[in-house]
Amino acid sequence: MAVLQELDALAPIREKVEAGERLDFEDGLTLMETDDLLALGELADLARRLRGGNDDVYFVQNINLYQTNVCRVKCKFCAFARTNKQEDAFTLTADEFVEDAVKQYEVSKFTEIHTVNGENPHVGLEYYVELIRKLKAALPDVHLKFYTASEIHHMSKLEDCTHEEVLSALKDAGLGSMPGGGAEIFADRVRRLVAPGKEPAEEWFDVHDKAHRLGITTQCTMLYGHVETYEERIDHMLRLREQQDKTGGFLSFIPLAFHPENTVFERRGFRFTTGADDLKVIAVARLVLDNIPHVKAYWIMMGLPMAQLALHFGANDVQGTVMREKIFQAAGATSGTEQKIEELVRFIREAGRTPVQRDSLYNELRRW
Ligand code: V47
Repeated sequence: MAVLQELDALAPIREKVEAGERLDFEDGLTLMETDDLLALGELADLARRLRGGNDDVYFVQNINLYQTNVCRVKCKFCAFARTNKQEDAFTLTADEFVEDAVKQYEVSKFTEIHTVNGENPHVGLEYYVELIRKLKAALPDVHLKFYTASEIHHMSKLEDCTHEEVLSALKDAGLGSMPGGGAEIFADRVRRLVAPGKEPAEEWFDVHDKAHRLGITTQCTMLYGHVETYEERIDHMLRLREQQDKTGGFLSFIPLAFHPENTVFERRGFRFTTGADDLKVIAVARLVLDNIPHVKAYWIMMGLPMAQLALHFGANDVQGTVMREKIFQAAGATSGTEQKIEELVRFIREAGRTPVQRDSLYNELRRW
């Protein structure tokens, strides 16, 4: 009986999906509230296929490198940030960073460097521009996916200039695209609780808006599994969808499951998210975000076996080989810091999908 009621609740949404109609806030909430996980997954997969998706599942050969973990913001969910005075604080010079990147490149020919940092109050825009310029000169074929909108906003505050000015300087130096972090949850109530020192949502959106208009594509994220409500999750997704309608520059959406270890929230008793919630967020994102082409099941965050299942819940990307991930490791991730290409291929194939190695802009490099 309960199942029949659930089927009824999803039936009008299925009709909308089949008719290619846009889902609204209430639909999103109904999806979040359902316990019929398998029906939800099936619906998300249907939506993905109806919107042109096929069996291809993407990954990139990439590496995560960090310039600095020094951060002025005290986000309660973060275990990565340090103050300058802490023993394990680091701020690499451009030459140190480039030397390390080149050494790593000789070992594994990654096509992308993914870099997210703390909001370091002790270095200015020129520090970042110099690094991008030197890195691009040393590794001209490697795509540089650098700096969250929060970092860009921080740089603009330090330099007293606009987001466009920061983005243009970085683009001229060799910036390729941007990661999606800093989004957290857009609702003011949540932002004040989890990241009181962070820029308001409007600034995050302005950075992405300006990036898209300058031809810089970006990703977007949602950090879930802490104090947010279902309503605030859907509100978050709808704000992203609205921005995408305007500028179309988001390549992918990545749900980030809150990892509590070594964070303020751990001391308050917060726990890791469950697999059911992880799959639900992937599926609802695919259904609601009808204009963002790719939904990533980031294996670092959810583990490769769960990421594999997520491919049947609307995801079509497992992110990449990653190598040297630090932010989630600091907060208790147990999934490791690197995957071999063969292992990603094996998991994608055993999910019944076709592994496709992509570049950072979703051009196909190789398929299995
Ligand atoms: O904004 C930090 C999240 C983001 C924790 O664009 C945490 O492909 C969970 O930008 N538990 C930064 N999440 C990382 C980021 C990112 C990550 C993966 C893929 C992409 C992409 C970008 O990481 C932060 C915050 O939302 N984060 N600490 C934590 N303890």
